[in-house]
Amino acid sequence: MKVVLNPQFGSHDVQTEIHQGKMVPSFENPSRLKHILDHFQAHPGHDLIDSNDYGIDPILKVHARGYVTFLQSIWADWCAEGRVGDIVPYIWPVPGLKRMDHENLNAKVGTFAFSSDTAIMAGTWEAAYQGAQSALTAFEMVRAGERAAFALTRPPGHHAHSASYGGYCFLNNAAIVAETAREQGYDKVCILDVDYHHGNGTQDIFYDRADVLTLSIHGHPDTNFPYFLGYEDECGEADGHGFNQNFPLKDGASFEDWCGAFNQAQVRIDHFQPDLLVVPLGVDTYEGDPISNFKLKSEDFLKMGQLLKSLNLPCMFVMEGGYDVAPLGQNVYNVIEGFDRS
Ligand code: SP5
Ligand code: ZN
Repeated sequence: MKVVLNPQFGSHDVQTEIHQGKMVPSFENPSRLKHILDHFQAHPGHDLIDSNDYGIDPILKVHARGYVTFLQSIWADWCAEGRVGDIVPYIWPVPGLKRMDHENLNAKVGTFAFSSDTAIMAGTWEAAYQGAQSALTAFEMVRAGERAAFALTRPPGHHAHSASYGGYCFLNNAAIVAETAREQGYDKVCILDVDYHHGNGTQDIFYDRADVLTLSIHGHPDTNFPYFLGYEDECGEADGHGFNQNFPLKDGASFEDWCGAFNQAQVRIDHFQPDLLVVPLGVDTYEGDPISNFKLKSEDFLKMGQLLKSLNLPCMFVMEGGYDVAPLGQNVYNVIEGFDRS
Protein backbone atom coordinates (compact mmCIF):
# COMPACT_ATOMS: atom_id res chain seq x y z
CA MET A 1 0.00 0.00 0.00
CA LYS A 2 1.13 3.57 -0.62
CA VAL A 3 2.01 5.19 2.71
CA VAL A 4 2.14 8.99 2.76
CA LEU A 5 4.23 10.41 5.58
CA ASN A 6 3.54 13.80 7.12
CA PRO A 7 7.05 15.32 6.84
CA GLN A 8 6.26 17.78 9.64
CA PHE A 9 5.09 15.17 12.13
CA GLY A 10 7.82 16.09 14.61
CA SER A 11 7.17 19.81 14.82
CA HIS A 12 4.27 19.46 17.27
CA ASP A 13 5.87 18.18 20.47
CA VAL A 14 4.16 19.59 23.53
CA GLN A 15 5.36 18.84 27.03
CA THR A 16 2.58 17.66 29.29
CA GLU A 17 -1.03 16.82 29.96
CA ILE A 18 -3.02 16.07 33.09
CA HIS A 19 -3.56 12.36 33.73
CA GLN A 20 -5.23 11.21 36.93
CA GLY A 21 -4.51 14.56 38.56
CA LYS A 22 -0.81 14.64 37.68
CA MET A 23 1.16 16.42 34.99
CA VAL A 24 2.62 13.67 32.79
CA PRO A 25 4.48 13.69 29.45
CA SER A 26 1.97 14.00 26.59
CA PHE A 27 0.75 10.60 25.43
CA GLU A 28 0.42 11.98 21.91
CA ASN A 29 4.03 12.74 20.90
CA PRO A 30 6.45 12.30 17.96
CA SER A 31 7.89 9.00 19.24
CA ARG A 32 4.57 7.38 18.28
CA LEU A 33 5.11 8.11 14.62
CA LYS A 34 8.83 7.30 14.76
CA HIS A 35 7.97 3.80 15.99
CA ILE A 36 5.41 3.27 13.23
CA LEU A 37 7.75 4.64 10.57
CA ASP A 38 10.63 2.45 11.82
CA HIS A 39 8.42 -0.59 11.57
CA PHE A 40 7.35 0.17 8.00
CA GLN A 41 10.97 0.86 7.01
CA ALA A 42 12.16 -2.39 8.59
CA HIS A 43 9.42 -4.41 6.86
CA PRO A 44 9.40 -3.57 3.16
CA GLY A 45 6.32 -4.11 1.04
CA HIS A 46 4.71 -0.72 1.41
CA ASP A 47 5.92 2.33 -0.56
CA LEU A 48 6.63 5.39 1.54
CA ILE A 49 5.91 8.49 -0.48
CA ASP A 50 6.13 12.23 0.00
CA SER A 51 3.22 14.48 0.73
CA ASN A 52 2.00 17.04 -1.83
CA ASP A 53 0.70 20.49 -0.91
CA TYR A 54 -2.88 21.26 -1.95
CA GLY A 55 -3.00 24.60 -0.14
CA ILE A 56 -5.41 25.94 2.45
CA ASP A 57 -8.65 25.74 0.44
CA PRO A 58 -9.53 22.09 1.17
CA ILE A 59 -9.04 22.82 4.89
CA LEU A 60 -11.37 25.83 4.70
CA LYS A 61 -14.11 23.61 3.22
CA VAL A 62 -14.34 21.95 6.66
CA HIS A 63 -12.94 24.45 9.18
CA ALA A 64 -14.15 27.99 9.90
CA ARG A 65 -11.89 30.77 8.64
CA GLY A 66 -11.67 32.38 12.10
CA TYR A 67 -10.60 29.07 13.63
CA VAL A 68 -7.91 28.49 11.00
CA THR A 69 -6.62 32.04 11.45
CA PHE A 70 -6.46 31.41 15.20
CA LEU A 71 -4.40 28.23 14.72
CA GLN A 72 -2.07 30.01 12.29
CA SER A 73 -1.46 33.05 14.49
CA ILE A 74 -1.85 32.11 18.16
CA TRP A 75 1.77 31.05 18.72
CA ALA A 76 3.18 34.31 17.29
CA ASP A 77 0.68 36.32 19.35
CA TRP A 78 1.66 34.34 22.45
CA CYS A 79 5.38 34.97 21.88
CA ALA A 80 4.75 38.67 21.16
CA GLU A 81 3.40 38.93 24.71
CA GLY A 82 6.63 37.42 26.02
CA ARG A 83 5.13 34.09 27.01
CA VAL A 84 7.35 31.05 26.61
CA GLY A 85 5.61 27.80 27.61
CA ASP A 86 3.14 25.69 25.64
CA ILE A 87 -0.35 27.15 25.36
CA VAL A 88 -2.66 25.10 27.58
CA PRO A 89 -6.38 25.93 27.70
CA TYR A 90 -7.76 26.48 31.16
CA ILE A 91 -10.94 28.55 30.97
CA TRP A 92 -14.00 27.92 28.82
CA PRO A 93 -17.12 30.03 28.19
CA VAL A 94 -19.55 27.40 29.51
CA PRO A 95 -23.23 28.37 29.87
CA GLY A 96 -23.55 31.15 32.45
CA LEU A 97 -20.42 32.89 31.21
CA LYS A 98 -20.45 35.07 28.12
CA ARG A 99 -19.39 33.46 24.83
CA MET A 100 -17.73 36.32 22.96
CA ASP A 101 -14.88 37.27 20.64
CA HIS A 102 -12.20 38.00 23.19
CA GLU A 103 -8.85 39.72 22.66
CA ASN A 104 -7.09 38.10 25.62
CA LEU A 105 -5.12 35.06 24.49
CA ASN A 106 -6.14 32.76 27.36
CA ALA A 107 -9.77 33.67 26.73
CA LYS A 108 -9.37 33.20 22.98
CA VAL A 109 -7.80 29.75 23.52
CA GLY A 110 -10.78 28.78 25.68
CA THR A 111 -13.26 29.75 22.97
CA PHE A 112 -11.64 27.36 20.48
CA ALA A 113 -10.51 24.50 22.76
CA PHE A 114 -12.80 21.90 24.31
CA SER A 115 -10.28 19.94 26.40
CA SER A 116 -7.12 20.68 28.34
CA ASP A 117 -5.18 17.69 26.96
CA THR A 118 -4.32 19.60 23.77
CA ALA A 119 -1.54 22.17 24.02
CA ILE A 120 -0.19 24.38 21.24
CA MET A 121 3.48 25.23 20.59
CA ALA A 122 5.66 26.79 17.88
CA GLY A 123 5.28 24.03 15.25
CA THR A 124 1.71 22.96 15.93
CA TRP A 125 0.15 24.63 12.90
CA GLU A 126 2.85 23.33 10.52
CA ALA A 127 2.37 19.77 11.78
CA ALA A 128 -1.42 19.95 11.53
CA TYR A 129 -1.34 21.66 8.12
CA GLN A 130 1.07 19.13 6.58
CA GLY A 131 -0.92 16.35 8.21
CA ALA A 132 -4.02 17.44 6.31
CA GLN A 133 -1.89 17.59 3.16
CA SER A 134 -0.65 14.03 3.72
CA ALA A 135 -4.27 12.86 4.05
CA LEU A 136 -5.17 14.69 0.83
CA THR A 137 -2.17 13.10 -0.87
CA ALA A 138 -3.26 9.62 0.20
CA PHE A 139 -6.76 10.38 -1.09
CA GLU A 140 -5.25 11.50 -4.39
CA MET A 141 -3.52 8.09 -4.68
CA VAL A 142 -6.88 6.36 -4.33
CA ARG A 143 -8.55 8.81 -6.72
CA ALA A 144 -5.83 7.95 -9.25
CA GLY A 145 -6.67 4.26 -8.96
CA GLU A 146 -4.82 2.78 -5.97
CA ARG A 147 -6.88 0.15 -4.15
CA ALA A 148 -6.05 1.89 -0.86
CA ALA A 149 -3.61 4.36 0.71
CA PHE A 150 -2.53 5.29 4.23
CA ALA A 151 -1.76 8.76 5.58
CA LEU A 152 0.87 8.24 8.27
CA THR A 153 0.46 11.39 10.30
CA ARG A 154 0.15 13.10 13.64
CA PRO A 155 -1.29 15.02 15.36
CA PRO A 156 -4.53 13.09 14.92
CA GLY A 157 -7.73 14.68 13.61
CA HIS A 158 -11.03 12.99 14.40
CA HIS A 159 -11.85 14.96 17.57
CA ALA A 160 -11.52 18.35 15.80
CA HIS A 161 -14.78 20.12 15.01
CA SER A 162 -15.29 22.85 12.42
CA ALA A 163 -14.17 25.51 14.91
CA SER A 164 -12.72 23.75 17.91
CA TYR A 165 -9.79 21.56 18.90
CA GLY A 166 -9.23 18.96 21.60
CA GLY A 167 -8.39 15.31 22.17
CA TYR A 168 -4.94 16.01 20.64
CA CYS A 169 -6.62 17.05 17.33
CA PHE A 170 -6.58 20.37 15.41
CA LEU A 171 -7.63 19.67 11.82
CA ASN A 172 -10.06 16.89 10.98
CA ASN A 173 -8.09 15.07 8.30
CA ALA A 174 -10.76 12.45 7.59
CA ALA A 175 -13.43 15.14 7.18
CA ILE A 176 -11.16 17.17 4.90
CA VAL A 177 -10.67 14.11 2.69
CA ALA A 178 -14.38 13.25 2.67
CA GLU A 179 -15.33 16.80 1.72
CA THR A 180 -12.66 16.92 -1.00
CA ALA A 181 -13.87 13.59 -2.39
CA ARG A 182 -17.43 14.95 -2.53
CA GLU A 183 -16.22 17.98 -4.48
CA GLN A 184 -14.32 15.75 -6.88
CA GLY A 185 -17.40 13.78 -7.85
CA TYR A 186 -17.59 11.01 -5.27
CA ASP A 187 -21.34 11.04 -4.56
CA LYS A 188 -21.29 9.13 -1.30
CA VAL A 189 -18.51 8.77 1.25
CA CYS A 190 -18.49 6.59 4.36
CA ILE A 191 -16.22 7.39 7.31
CA LEU A 192 -15.78 4.33 9.54
CA ASP A 193 -13.88 5.44 12.65
CA VAL A 194 -12.10 2.59 14.43
CA ASP A 195 -10.09 4.66 16.92
CA TYR A 196 -10.82 3.77 20.56
CA HIS A 197 -12.41 7.18 21.08
CA HIS A 198 -15.60 8.47 19.52
CA GLY A 199 -14.99 10.60 16.40
CA ASN A 200 -16.98 13.51 17.79
CA GLY A 201 -15.61 16.12 15.42
CA THR A 202 -16.31 14.05 12.33
CA GLN A 203 -19.82 13.21 13.52
CA ASP A 204 -20.60 16.86 14.19
CA ILE A 205 -19.21 18.13 10.88
CA PHE A 206 -21.46 15.82 8.84
CA TYR A 207 -24.37 15.51 11.27
CA ASP A 208 -26.96 17.13 8.99
CA ARG A 209 -25.79 15.51 5.76
CA ALA A 210 -26.96 12.43 3.90
CA ASP A 211 -23.98 12.28 1.53
CA VAL A 212 -21.43 11.33 4.19
CA LEU A 213 -22.28 8.35 6.39
CA THR A 214 -20.39 8.59 9.68
CA LEU A 215 -19.92 5.44 11.78
CA SER A 216 -17.80 5.08 14.91
CA ILE A 217 -16.91 2.05 17.04
CA HIS A 218 -15.53 3.25 20.37
CA GLY A 219 -15.24 3.08 24.14
CA HIS A 220 -18.55 4.04 25.71
CA PRO A 221 -18.77 7.77 26.48
CA ASP A 222 -20.30 6.94 29.88
CA THR A 223 -16.74 6.17 30.95
CA ASN A 224 -14.49 7.49 28.16
CA PHE A 225 -13.31 10.64 26.46
CA PRO A 226 -14.97 12.63 24.87
CA TYR A 227 -17.82 11.87 27.35
CA PHE A 228 -20.26 14.40 25.88
CA LEU A 229 -20.87 12.74 22.50
CA GLY A 230 -20.78 9.27 20.99
CA TYR A 231 -24.00 7.72 22.35
CA GLU A 232 -26.12 5.19 20.51
CA ASP A 233 -29.10 7.51 20.07
CA GLU A 234 -27.18 10.06 17.97
CA CYS A 235 -28.55 9.30 14.52
CA GLY A 236 -28.02 12.53 12.58
CA GLU A 237 -30.39 15.45 12.07
CA ALA A 238 -32.37 17.08 9.25
CA ASP A 239 -31.17 15.62 5.91
CA GLY A 240 -28.57 13.70 7.87
CA HIS A 241 -31.09 11.77 9.94
CA GLY A 242 -30.16 8.11 9.63
CA PHE A 243 -26.64 8.88 8.39
CA ASN A 244 -24.74 8.69 11.65
CA GLN A 245 -24.41 5.63 13.83
CA ASN A 246 -22.41 5.05 16.97
CA PHE A 247 -21.31 1.70 18.34
CA PRO A 248 -20.21 2.38 21.92
CA LEU A 249 -18.72 -0.68 23.62
CA LYS A 250 -18.25 -1.22 27.34
CA ASP A 251 -14.84 -1.01 28.97
CA GLY A 252 -13.06 -4.34 28.67
CA ALA A 253 -14.51 -5.13 25.24
CA SER A 254 -12.76 -7.99 23.39
CA PHE A 255 -12.09 -8.29 19.66
CA GLU A 256 -15.16 -10.54 19.48
CA ASP A 257 -17.26 -7.69 20.91
CA TRP A 258 -15.60 -5.30 18.45
CA CYS A 259 -16.42 -7.62 15.54
CA GLY A 260 -20.07 -7.63 16.61
CA ALA A 261 -20.13 -3.85 16.18
CA PHE A 262 -18.19 -4.09 12.92
CA ASN A 263 -20.76 -6.53 11.51
CA GLN A 264 -23.55 -4.05 12.25
CA ALA A 265 -21.51 -1.25 10.68
CA GLN A 266 -20.97 -3.44 7.63
CA VAL A 267 -24.73 -3.81 7.14
CA ARG A 268 -25.02 0.01 7.13
CA ILE A 269 -22.14 0.36 4.67
CA ASP A 270 -23.45 -2.33 2.31
CA HIS A 271 -26.82 -0.60 2.26
CA PHE A 272 -25.33 2.90 1.75
CA GLN A 273 -23.06 1.80 -1.11
CA PRO A 274 -20.42 4.52 -0.77
CA ASP A 275 -17.92 5.40 -3.49
CA LEU A 276 -15.13 5.80 -0.94
CA LEU A 277 -14.35 4.48 2.53
CA VAL A 278 -12.32 6.70 4.87
CA VAL A 279 -10.96 4.94 7.96
CA PRO A 280 -9.69 7.06 10.85
CA LEU A 281 -7.33 4.40 12.18
CA GLY A 282 -6.50 4.43 15.89
CA VAL A 283 -4.93 1.38 17.48
CA ASP A 284 -5.63 2.60 21.00
CA THR A 285 -8.06 -0.36 21.07
CA TYR A 286 -4.93 -2.42 21.88
CA GLU A 287 -4.95 -4.22 25.25
CA GLY A 288 -1.84 -2.40 26.46
CA ASP A 289 -2.96 1.13 25.65
CA PRO A 290 -2.31 3.39 28.66
CA ILE A 291 -5.45 5.55 28.31
CA SER A 292 -7.94 3.06 26.84
CA ASN A 293 -9.84 -0.03 27.96
CA PHE A 294 -10.35 -2.51 25.12
CA LYS A 295 -8.60 -5.86 24.91
CA LEU A 296 -7.48 -6.20 21.28
CA LYS A 297 -4.27 -8.17 20.67
CA SER A 298 -1.68 -7.50 17.98
CA GLU A 299 -2.93 -10.37 15.78
CA ASP A 300 -6.47 -8.96 15.94
CA PHE A 301 -5.27 -5.96 13.94
CA LEU A 302 -4.42 -8.30 11.04
CA LYS A 303 -8.01 -9.52 11.13
CA MET A 304 -9.25 -5.93 11.35
CA GLY A 305 -7.37 -5.15 8.14
CA GLN A 306 -8.95 -8.19 6.49
CA LEU A 307 -12.43 -7.14 7.60
CA LEU A 308 -11.90 -3.65 6.20
CA LYS A 309 -10.70 -5.14 2.91
CA SER A 310 -13.84 -7.33 2.77
CA LEU A 311 -15.99 -4.18 2.53
CA ASN A 312 -14.67 -4.12 -1.02
CA LEU A 313 -14.41 -0.33 -1.37
CA PRO A 314 -11.68 2.13 -2.41
CA CYS A 315 -10.16 2.88 0.96
CA MET A 316 -8.17 5.68 2.56
CA PHE A 317 -6.66 5.21 6.03
CA VAL A 318 -5.63 8.16 8.17
CA MET A 319 -3.64 7.70 11.38
CA GLU A 320 -5.37 8.67 14.62
CA GLY A 321 -4.59 7.40 18.15
CA GLY A 322 -2.60 4.61 19.79
CA TYR A 323 -0.38 5.32 22.79
CA ASP A 324 1.37 2.08 23.76
CA VAL A 325 4.44 3.10 21.82
CA ALA A 326 6.54 -0.10 21.70
CA PRO A 327 3.96 -2.30 19.89
CA LEU A 328 2.46 0.61 17.95
CA GLY A 329 4.42 -0.06 14.76
CA GLN A 330 3.44 -3.73 14.73
CA ASN A 331 -0.22 -2.97 15.41
CA VAL A 332 -0.58 -0.35 12.69
CA TYR A 333 1.45 -2.43 10.25
CA ASN A 334 -0.83 -5.42 10.95
CA VAL A 335 -3.94 -3.49 9.87
CA ILE A 336 -2.29 -2.39 6.63
CA GLU A 337 -0.76 -5.82 6.06
CA GLY A 338 -4.05 -7.58 6.81
CA PHE A 339 -5.75 -5.35 4.27
CA ASP A 340 -3.13 -5.83 1.56
CA ARG A 341 -2.61 -9.57 2.01
CA SER A 342 -6.28 -10.56 1.86
C1 SP5 B 1 -6.98 10.87 18.95
C2 SP5 B 1 -7.16 10.35 20.34
O1 SP5 B 1 -7.00 9.16 20.57
N1 SP5 B 1 -7.44 11.23 21.30
C3 SP5 B 1 -7.66 10.85 22.65
C4 SP5 B 1 -7.66 12.01 23.56
C5 SP5 B 1 -7.76 11.60 25.00
N2 SP5 B 1 -7.25 12.61 25.85
C6 SP5 B 1 -7.62 12.54 27.23
C7 SP5 B 1 -6.79 11.52 27.93
C8 SP5 B 1 -7.05 11.55 29.40
C9 SP5 B 1 -6.09 10.61 30.07
N3 SP5 B 1 -6.41 10.42 31.42
C10 SP5 B 1 -7.69 9.78 31.67
C11 SP5 B 1 -7.54 8.39 32.18
C12 SP5 B 1 -8.60 7.50 31.61
N4 SP5 B 1 -8.60 6.20 32.27
ZN1 ZN C 1 -8.23 7.58 20.40
